[in-house]
Amino acid sequence: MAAQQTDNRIKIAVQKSGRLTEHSLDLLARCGLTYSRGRDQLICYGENMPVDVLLVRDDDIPGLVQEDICDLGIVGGNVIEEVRLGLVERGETELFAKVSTLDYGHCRLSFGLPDGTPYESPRSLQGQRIATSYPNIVRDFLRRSGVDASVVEFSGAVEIAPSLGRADVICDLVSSGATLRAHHLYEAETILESQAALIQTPKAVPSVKADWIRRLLQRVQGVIQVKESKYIMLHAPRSALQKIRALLPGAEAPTIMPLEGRDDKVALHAVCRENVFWETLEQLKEAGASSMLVLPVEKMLD
Ligand code: PRT
Ligand code: ZN
Repeated sequence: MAAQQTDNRIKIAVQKSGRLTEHSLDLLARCGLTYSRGRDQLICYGENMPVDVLLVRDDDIPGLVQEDICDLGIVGGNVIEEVRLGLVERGETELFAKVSTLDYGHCRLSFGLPDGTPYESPRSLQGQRIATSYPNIVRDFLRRSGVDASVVEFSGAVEIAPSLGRADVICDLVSSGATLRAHHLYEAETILESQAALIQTPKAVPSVKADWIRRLLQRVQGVIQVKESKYIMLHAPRSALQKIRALLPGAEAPTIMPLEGRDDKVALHAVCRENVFWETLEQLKEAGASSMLVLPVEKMLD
């Protein structure tokens, strides 16, 4: 009985400590999950849903889903691609599918060259030594570009490789570019754009579990939509309704209500699927809208 109960619990792998941790735990909390941390700090046991969170190194997450130890995982697209290419090289198929991209962990994998070193195209890398923590992605890029260069694997601090004389070029993750600049390197070419993503095992799971996975994924979609969404209320002259509706960003059919004692004006309520900026409000005002209110959306379920 106990084993069956464990089997029916969803396991989701999340980075233990790093750039994705806080965002990922926050996402699960917004999906309504409350949990208590195990004594070893490696598992968070869901209290109100049959969902447990395994806290692991990000590099291990695709493998845990691949081996069916976890049903879901949250990890950077860069790690997913690196692991996927490693499997392909070994003649194996990946058993994890990206089910949703998440709006955090944005970065790019780029070649960094010492300042003053020319770069015109991937051909400029011919015969160079490239230091990276992403050997599979880099080798794949070089192969596709028809370039012969050697890849030197580094597990961290890739940016110091050129000054140590261990490599001529690096290929590493960049977000602000400050690390490259601090090491007198410049960003020559991006080979992968990345952001956090949710992966899932395509293997069949018991129906109770499948139902909870479906609910969880639906809530994740709701959380993503809600972040950008706004509820807008305004008064509009009937004559300007068409123009005003066209100005509302990402709004579906709005609700239009009469205003007591005013035949010329109506109240309009709409959910905008994109953020509503001051510029839009100014344009709406110019088109004749008044009494505008923009409210955040707390939860959404389509
Ligand atoms: O311990 P564990 O293995 O779990 O963690 P980790 O050290 O491998 O990963 P971590 O926490 O550094 O990053 C986790 C994920 O965050 C990555 O796999 C990416 O998907 C994403 N991410 C987003 C980044 C960055 N931005 C980022 N800037 N990961 C790393 N960096 C590093 C980069 O390697 C370089 O050292 O930040 C530096 C560059 O940043 P800028 O802002 O100076 O350009
Ligand atoms: Zn890692």
